[in-house]
Amino acid sequence: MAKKAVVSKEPEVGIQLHPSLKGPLNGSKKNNNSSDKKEQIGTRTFKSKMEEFYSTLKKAENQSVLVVIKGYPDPDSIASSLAFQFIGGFYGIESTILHFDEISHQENKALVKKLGIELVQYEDGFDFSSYKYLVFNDTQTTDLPIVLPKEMSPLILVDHHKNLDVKEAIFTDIRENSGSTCAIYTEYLIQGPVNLEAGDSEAVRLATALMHGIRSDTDNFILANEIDFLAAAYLGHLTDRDLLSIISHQSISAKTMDITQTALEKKVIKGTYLFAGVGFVREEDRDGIAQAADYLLRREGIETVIVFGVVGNRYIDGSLRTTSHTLDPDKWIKDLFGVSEEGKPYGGGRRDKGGFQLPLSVFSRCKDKDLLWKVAEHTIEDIFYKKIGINRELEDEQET
Ligand SMILES: [Mn+2]
Repeated sequence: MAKKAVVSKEPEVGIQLHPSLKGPLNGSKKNNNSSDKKEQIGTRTFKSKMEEFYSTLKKAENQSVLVVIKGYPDPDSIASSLAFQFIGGFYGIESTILHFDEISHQENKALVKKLGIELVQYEDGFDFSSYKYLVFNDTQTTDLPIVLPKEMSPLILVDHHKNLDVKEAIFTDIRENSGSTCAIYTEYLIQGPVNLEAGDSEAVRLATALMHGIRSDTDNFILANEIDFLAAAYLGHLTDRDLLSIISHQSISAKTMDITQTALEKKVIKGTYLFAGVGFVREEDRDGIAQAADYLLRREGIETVIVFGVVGNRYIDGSLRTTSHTLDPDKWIKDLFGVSEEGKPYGGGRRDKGGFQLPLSVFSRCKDKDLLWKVAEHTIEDIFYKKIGINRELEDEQET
């Protein structure tokens, strides 16, 4: 894989030299180069996360790495995985991006297709034998729907969700103050030895994907933090704006429209809360639940929306969206559903959004789907009503 983008001013050295051994590599373009910047804590000096990131790559030099996308691939997880693949390429790291769940959102399908991003969906018989390491982006847990060969170990884990304090990889970088995982990867590019060069098609492709990831995870920068803005400023002149526009203005799929319509019909409003159970949803249409929640949140007077359904006949899957200043989606969802027998929470979130997934397990065998849905809906609504009742925020004004 030929890498045309430039490793700063010394195109040859990026692979051979340990980045932390190199001084600031860039001259004119980057005044804020901080490969020599250290985090000062007390009298001890720690390497910056950027340096640690690149020295971890150095450890994996010329190895094959599996970049795993957990859950439904979204712009942030796709683009940050692409960023790893790109940067890793400078260290001779061959990587495959593997996902388990369908790419279900029109926008994500467009991102992958228009940018020609190579994603591999897991199938039985996938050959793991050549991969030594694993990389996880936009998540903090490394459990997967399948059992991986023991020889593979997690190398890098980068995320921006609430810190769960699980250090499952050699290098872990979790920044709650970032609106996206893409912004963290962009920081590695801004501060580190691997740069993006205008005019290089690979660089433009990555910059466009990263910009889309940041834009998408920060609700068009409304929820962006400093790191997201800095990243966007760096990516701005590299981004293919026409392409970005095409990717981000994808039409809403007919299925999502149907789910949104069902949500509108079934909605129950309690005070500033809106709940909607949408019944059975196919696995590949799962994103329609989240998009319906996004849409319903725009209703006047509503602060929090929960849309849920039975997905793939396997889970009760739900999305929460909120504009409330007091509701913490992560805590709220964890309080509601607790943890599984293995101690894993059934859901979580960050700032303005969250989600949950409750296994139906043996109940999925129920032949009477209407009955199964009644039980699911009734149970979930009971849990929600009890929760908001305790908060004494309940004002009955149920709509028809
Ligand atoms: Mn994200």
